[in-house]
Amino acid sequence: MNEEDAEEGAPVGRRIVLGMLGLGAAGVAVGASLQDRVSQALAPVGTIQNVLPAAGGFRYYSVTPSVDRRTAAAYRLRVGGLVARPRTFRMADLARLRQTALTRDFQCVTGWRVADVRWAGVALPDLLDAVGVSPRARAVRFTSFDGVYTESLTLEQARRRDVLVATQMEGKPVTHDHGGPTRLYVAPMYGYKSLKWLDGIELTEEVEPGYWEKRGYDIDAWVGRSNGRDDVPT
Ligand SMILES: Nc1nc2c(c(=O)[nH]1)N[C@H]1C(S)=C(S)[C@@H](COP(=O)(O)O)O[C@H]1N2
Ligand SMILES: [Mo]
Repeated sequence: MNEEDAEEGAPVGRRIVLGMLGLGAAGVAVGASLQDRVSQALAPVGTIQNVLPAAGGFRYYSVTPSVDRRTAAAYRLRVGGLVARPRTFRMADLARLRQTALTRDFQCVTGWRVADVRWAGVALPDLLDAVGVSPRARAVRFTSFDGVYTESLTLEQARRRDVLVATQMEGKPVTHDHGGPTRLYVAPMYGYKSLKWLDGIELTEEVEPGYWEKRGYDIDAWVGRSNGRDDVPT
């Protein structure tokens, strides 16, 4: 725990709070704690699985009841849309690109946080360079092979070196429960940006709200000053 952890205190960022308050019309109880309100707001709109509560601090989330496993050998990542060279990457192709490692906290808006998680994989800007981004592109959309979850970033956010197509977590391949063979890891933002079971990356003209963002979460998911935003790998 560092000083910033203590200082940050409230588990949910201010903008998220305001976003969640916007769900009042959906039947959020008055007077409940913020975390209760968040849980109540989420309960009707998705199945949140909590398979191994707080084991090692992580909770395992999926908005779908089950996701078919994909082996590393069968895995394909399609990158297309507004790019010069649309391409499908296998795990071996990803391994041949420059590898980036970083250690950061993982924080969900519902209040839990895991400190100092070691991630590694391909920094998104390196993957984007490999396909050549069209000058018309302004945003990046991510899809999951769970068939349901989506997320988006602006192109500027997607070019940060602390946004990874993560293939490793804590020194091992990303497990199925954590979204393997590859998941997105957006270090400076709340966990819901870090889409699991990544299988598609599409360059687009506009940001399209993701799964939770269509259900009330703020599209702007920055975790304040808490996650080393000025300490970006180069
Ligand atoms: N495909 C998919 N990705 C997802 C989610 C999900 O339900 N489905 N939940 C998000 C949320 S809200 C969080 S906090 C993290 C949780 O990651 P974990 O399950 O590895 O702990 O995944 C994010 N990515
Ligand atoms: Mo989350």
